Amino acid sequence: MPLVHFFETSFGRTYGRKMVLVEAVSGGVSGWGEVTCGEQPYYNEEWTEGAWELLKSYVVPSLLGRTLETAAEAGRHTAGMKGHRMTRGGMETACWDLEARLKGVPLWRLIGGGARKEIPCGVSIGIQDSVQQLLGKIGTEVEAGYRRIKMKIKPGWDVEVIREVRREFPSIPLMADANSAYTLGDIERLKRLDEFGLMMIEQPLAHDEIIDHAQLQAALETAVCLDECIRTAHHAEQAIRLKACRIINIKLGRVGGFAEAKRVHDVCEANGIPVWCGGMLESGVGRAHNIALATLKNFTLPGDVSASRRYWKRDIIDPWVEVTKQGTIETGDGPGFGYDLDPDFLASVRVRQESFTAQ
Ligand code: OSB
Ligand code: MG
Repeated sequence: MPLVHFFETSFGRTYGRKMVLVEAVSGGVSGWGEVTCGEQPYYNEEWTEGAWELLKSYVVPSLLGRTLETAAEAGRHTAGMKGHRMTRGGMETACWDLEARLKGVPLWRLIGGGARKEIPCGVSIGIQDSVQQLLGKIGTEVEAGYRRIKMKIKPGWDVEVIREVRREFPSIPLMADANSAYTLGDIERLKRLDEFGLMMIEQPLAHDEIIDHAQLQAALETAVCLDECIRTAHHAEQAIRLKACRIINIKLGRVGGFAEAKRVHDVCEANGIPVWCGGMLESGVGRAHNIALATLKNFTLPGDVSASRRYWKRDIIDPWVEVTKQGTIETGDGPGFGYDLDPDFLASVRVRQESFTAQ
């Protein structure tokens, strides 16, 4: 699916997405999940083609034909596999949607959410070709009502660019995401960000470096938020114990699905660490799952879950995800994740399909 506008992070530029959807079927009812990895293994180790192979060879065979009492058990059957949580999560989240649809309840209720009827939304804005282009994009999103702006940064597109943004928008809730582009050698440069009153700086250091983040957080006034580093509730515990961050971004795929996302949420809540729901440029399927997740109590900060039309000319769900003028997404009472698939459009963008049936 081509993106409406390219998306650039410190690790590269994307013009379109190629994603794997998982349809889990039982008793004539379908549940849907999305593998949220990138096309290339640069955000983490996963990538679309790898996800396809892992699903076929390991994830599907480990669940096909099994009797599950609840979707909360699904993750156990793939727990022996190391890493690849986004791929395993594509299956796990499909099982949760399936259970919710079989029971006729909204997914947000099944996962124990529902703390809010409307979820607060922010946007993530990529690195642009010019500062002028960035300022224009920020203006559009602020005008649309989004409650916070996240801008991507990297060495060479950081202090001076944020200064320009702050000159134009002195008081908007603003944060920066570096996607692991810095090292502890950059500590003096990162300290210069303190003057801009950012809500947080997201994942400045390496994807697997909790200890370095603890050293950085001790040197900064700005809160550090961890994204890539947190793949399990245990990582969240370690990061909190080491004071490596003051905020955590929870991504459903990155942690392997709803069961682990809830555990990360609970650890953070018990320790007074607020969380927000991150995004991976998902189609409507992954977006709808994120909306359900963000109704859990401790998702108190605006996340990266925003309107379908910011990403796609046409989304694969019906209706599309819309954002109110107050910068919120309203949740409904429909079964499962609460949106229908658009089968005609889905068929028109599908490039590959394989089905597996239990004996
Ligand atoms: O780090 O949050 C990130 C997109 C792709 C990979 C990593 C990230 C992102 C985003 C976009 O920031 C969030 C979204 O709008 O879906
Ligand atoms: Mg991030």
